[in-house]
This record gives sequence, C-alpha cells and structure tokens, in this order.
Amino acid sequence: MKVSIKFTLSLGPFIFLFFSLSGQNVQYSIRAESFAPLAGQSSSSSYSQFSAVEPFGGLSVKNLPDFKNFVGLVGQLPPLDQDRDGISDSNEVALGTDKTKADTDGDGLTDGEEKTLGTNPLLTDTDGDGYSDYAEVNAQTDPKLVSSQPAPKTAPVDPVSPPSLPSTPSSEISVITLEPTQDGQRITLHGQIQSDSESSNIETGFLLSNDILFENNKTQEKIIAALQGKSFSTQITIPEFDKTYYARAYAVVEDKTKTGKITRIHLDGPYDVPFNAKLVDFGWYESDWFGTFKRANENWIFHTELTWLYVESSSSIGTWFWSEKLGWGWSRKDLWPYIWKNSPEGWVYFFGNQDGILTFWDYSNSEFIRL
Ligand SMILES: [Ca+2]
Ligand SMILES: [Ca+2]
Ligand SMILES: [Ca+2]
Repeated sequence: MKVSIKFTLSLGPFIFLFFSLSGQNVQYSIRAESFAPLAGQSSSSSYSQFSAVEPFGGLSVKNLPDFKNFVGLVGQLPPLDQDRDGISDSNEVALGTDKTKADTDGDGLTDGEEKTLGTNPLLTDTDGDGYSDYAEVNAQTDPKLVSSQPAPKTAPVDPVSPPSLPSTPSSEISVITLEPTQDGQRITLHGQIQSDSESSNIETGFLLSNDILFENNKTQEKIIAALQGKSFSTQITIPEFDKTYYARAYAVVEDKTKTGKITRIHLDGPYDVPFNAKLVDFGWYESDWFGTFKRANENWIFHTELTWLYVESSSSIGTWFWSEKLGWGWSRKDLWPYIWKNSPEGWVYFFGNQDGILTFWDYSNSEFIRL
C-alpha cells in the first residue's frame, strides 16, 4: 500500500490527511498528538514510510475474513526448530545446546543426530578416546565406548607373514564420498576410489539409509554404480521430502566392503511461499509489502521486524500469522501495515521494530502498544 500524507503541524489540534487506498482518495482528520511522540524516533522503514496514524474506520476494504469465528491454533502449533536440527528451541534450552546452531559442538554431527545416537552434543569426543564422535560414526565404531576405536590408517606390518601376492591389496584402496549434486528434485551421488594401481573388477556404489548408522536394514538401500576410471555416480530419487537421508560410497575389494564418509541429503517439500514473497537468498524470502523473512521448520518464519511468526495460511484474501508478542494477527497486501489482532480483537497499525520493541497503534483503545 502506498500512502502519501500531507500535513502541516501549524494547523493546530486537527490536521487533514489525504491518502489513496484502492484508488480512492479519502480525507481524514486526526489529532496531532496521536502521532507526535513517534516522529523521527526510528530508522525503521515503517517509521519513515508511515509517519502518522490514520483512523481505521475510514478505510474501505472488501473481502475481509470472518474474524469473529477464527479459531487460533495456540497450543497446537508445531514447535519452532529454528536451526532445523530436529530438536525444538525449547528442548535445546533444556539440553543446553545452541538453538541457532545445528551442530553445537562442531563435531560434524547435528544435535538431533547426537540425541539419536546417545552421544554428547556438547562434546566432540564423547568417550574421550581421541576419535571424534563423527569419525567414529564414519568408521562404524561405538562413539560411547573407549574400547571401540577406528582402526589406524595403515595396518601394522607383520614381519613373519609371507609376502602378499602381487594383486591389489585392499588396504591400498580407499573410497571417497563426494558431495551430492542437486538438480531440482533429482540428486546425483558421486564417489571416487583412490588406489595406486589399476583397479578393475571392483564393485562400487552407494549405501542409502534414513539411519546415520546404516543399521536399519529396512531403510537401507544398496545401489550399484559402475566404476568409470576412478569415479562412479548414480542418480537417485528421495522417497520423502523434509527428511534427512544418509549416503556413503562403497567399494567391494577382495570380499571386503570399504566405505567412504557419510553425506546428508535433505530435500525440502514444495513450499507455498506466503506474503507473495520471492526467494532472494538461501532460505530468505522478500515480499514487496510484508518485508524480508527466513524460512524455518514447518510454517515458521523469521521476519526481520516482527521476528518469529507462525504462518497459518496465506492467500489473496489474507494471511493469518501468530507471534508470541501479538498472538494471532491477520493482514493483506492492500491493508498492511494494518493488522487485525485476534485477542483482544481489533485493528492495530504496525510501526516497526525499534531495538527489539514492536510498536503498534491500537484503534480499539486509541493508544500505542509497545511489545
Ligand atoms: Ca533446533
Ligand atoms: Ca555435534
Ligand atoms: Ca570417541
């Protein structure tokens, strides 16, 4: 909504405003003192764009929803998980982990994965054996047991054993999982083998599972991918959106299966972007009227001014959203920054966020609300 306001303070207690809404020119009068305290107080775009409060009663708007019969979902909202590590913000507070960081201790395993594994999300090496939890999961040893440790890189040489046959000893071949590539909903897995000699007759491929330990046989899939030179790759389809899958390259060398590091695959489901917004950066959306926000889990978004919002539904008729400070609110492109507040019900006008304080003009009580 574009609002152009003309006023002269010298007119006295009553001034006249002219603005255009839905192509109509409407004339209002308001008291100067109702907006005077806010003049020039903030650098917020809302403050500078809207330097006065108009009475809502004069607005001519169509197709408003049935506010009286709106049943908010307070108490039933899916929990906010802003770092999307599988542990809700409130549970992260209880665990002592960082709710803004998926991998609090930086060991390569997310807090959610560590919770599933039973390792300490605040300690890179839970059992203190010198190998990080992530290294142990990759090596398929127990990160909670000192006696279970990854094998040293080079196998100790036994001086009395006979010299090995001039073949391709398995110890000389290692497998690397490369970063998967994505093209829309198609994922391509890439692997590589490293060996000093010519490798042939080696089965290569990928293991795919929704279990980071690849122990649940029901969810594990083995995909053979032919070796071409020293590389191999295959295209896969992810069974479900919004779930994390794990993949690792493997090679069978002399009846022994060698595996590369574990890599994660996660595809977000189709997103019905609210507020007519467009994707501008990784996870960030911009609406030419509602502003900038970042997508979190479920329908949670982080709005740069209103902060955390749960967006219930978004359509041309309008959007309901819930904020911890405001409760359920509703607005629409041609009405913004007017917001219908569900409890206590009534219209408010959003001025912006100044140092973490949200300022509204409450039309029901003709007063400012600072939350
Ligand atoms: Ca979390
Ligand atoms: Ca971790
Ligand atoms: Ca360890």
